[in-house]
Amino acid sequence: MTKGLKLPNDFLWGGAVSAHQVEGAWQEGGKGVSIADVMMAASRTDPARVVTDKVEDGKIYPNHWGIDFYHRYKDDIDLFQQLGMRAFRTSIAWTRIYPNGDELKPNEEGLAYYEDLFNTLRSKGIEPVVTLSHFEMPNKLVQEYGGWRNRELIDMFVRFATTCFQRFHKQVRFWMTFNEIDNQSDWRFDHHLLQDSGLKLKEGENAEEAMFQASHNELVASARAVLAARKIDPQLQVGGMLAMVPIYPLTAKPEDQMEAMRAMQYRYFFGDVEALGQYPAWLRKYWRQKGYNVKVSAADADILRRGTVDFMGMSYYMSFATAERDDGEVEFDEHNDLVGNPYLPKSDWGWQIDPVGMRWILNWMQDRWHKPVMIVENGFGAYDKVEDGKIHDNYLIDYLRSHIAEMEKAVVLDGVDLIGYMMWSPIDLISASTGEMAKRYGLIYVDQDDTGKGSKKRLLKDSYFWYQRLIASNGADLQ
Ligand code: P53
Repeated sequence: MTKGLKLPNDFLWGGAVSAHQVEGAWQEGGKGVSIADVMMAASRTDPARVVTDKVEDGKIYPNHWGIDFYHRYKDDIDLFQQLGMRAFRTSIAWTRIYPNGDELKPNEEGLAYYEDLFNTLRSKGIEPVVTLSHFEMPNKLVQEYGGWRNRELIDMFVRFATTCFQRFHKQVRFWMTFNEIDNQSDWRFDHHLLQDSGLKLKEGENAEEAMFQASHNELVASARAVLAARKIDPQLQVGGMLAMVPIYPLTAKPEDQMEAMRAMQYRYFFGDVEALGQYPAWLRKYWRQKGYNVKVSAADADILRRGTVDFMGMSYYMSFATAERDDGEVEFDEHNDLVGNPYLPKSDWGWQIDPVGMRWILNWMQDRWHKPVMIVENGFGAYDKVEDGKIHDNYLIDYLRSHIAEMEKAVVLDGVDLIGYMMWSPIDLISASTGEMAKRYGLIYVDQDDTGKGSKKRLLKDSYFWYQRLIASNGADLQ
């Protein structure tokens, strides 16, 4: 790092997971069935996860076992502490607190579980950072209420959020409302609509219009949660959370520039609303052009204006590129909107690796939203090989090192106001997109296969010791 320019001493170095990808114990502690509990396993070569209406016998639902964090969290947190982690991000499973979503009284067993989890973290000097809905909602709200296209969910979510703020405001200062709320802008993928908004399309329904209405209802719920938190404890910091994927123009052709700008506007209007408190002009016009009737009341607009977030949480894994459509020269993906970037390598799962994009997007966020930023996910899914109880995962070290180096430039050279960096994930877990265990992100290896078999024993990978040294040097020792 450039001499004399350093990260702040209280920088939150850490790691992140989500409840349904690690906890397992899907039927313990009074928990209800969530949308994650009805998603079957898929694979790298056949990546679409089949979603059933209810849990069916004989099918493989990897989130039912996770990595058994529900029972092993004390031991796992010991490993996080020895690693030197200063922050740990997880989520609260909505279904542990309100099993079906529409109850009026919370489930005490669920609250007690998270209370002990957060106390355990605090006692080890680790700051909990908590997402309320991480790709997860009670399945009843999907099946019987129609997911987030139904406004009744707003009150239910605010009740859930308020219960959590009231119970945990002494242990948890940093909160986020919805994980990667912007993924549903890619509404052509059914599972994005389901994970983000619990939307199962109806016969003849316009997916894009349904996505906009569901998103609006979530954005109102998010803003109301921000306002509720402020009332309960003004010390609380409530953020949005977006998957930040720069979408570059393929060339300097003005038409490609225009296409890329619109793609960025389209994906990030969620952040405009959460950070700036209103919908951008282009989107209001777009709804009118398309004849969409997105119901935004005057009262909603007022809530959005007042309930802006305190910070922006973000994940960063990769970048995309796009070009003018139908010019006949470039090859688009199956949705006819993205093109490959000839300058970037890809992971085994086809995710383009772009460290500079990390610095690029941090600058973009700061310039556009004027909020402190927290990196709450950044990582690399790969196949691991265990040799004599060791895992030499240099590919993960290379990925983290190059991305952290660019992050540090964004802070020390560009002045981005960054609260912390939580890599995804300190420990192997169930992949969100494919449900695989084989797509390993961890610094800590978990002995378990895609079908849930294995000892579940934890092993420390080379990357664990690398990250330990990095944190101890507050980001200076990138070797
Ligand atoms: P998996 C798409 C694009 C960027 C991030 O992803 C994404 C997704 C959805 O899969 O998800 C985030 O496990 C998400 C985590 C997830 C992680 O990235 O599909 O917030 O829950 O595990 C990595 O490889």
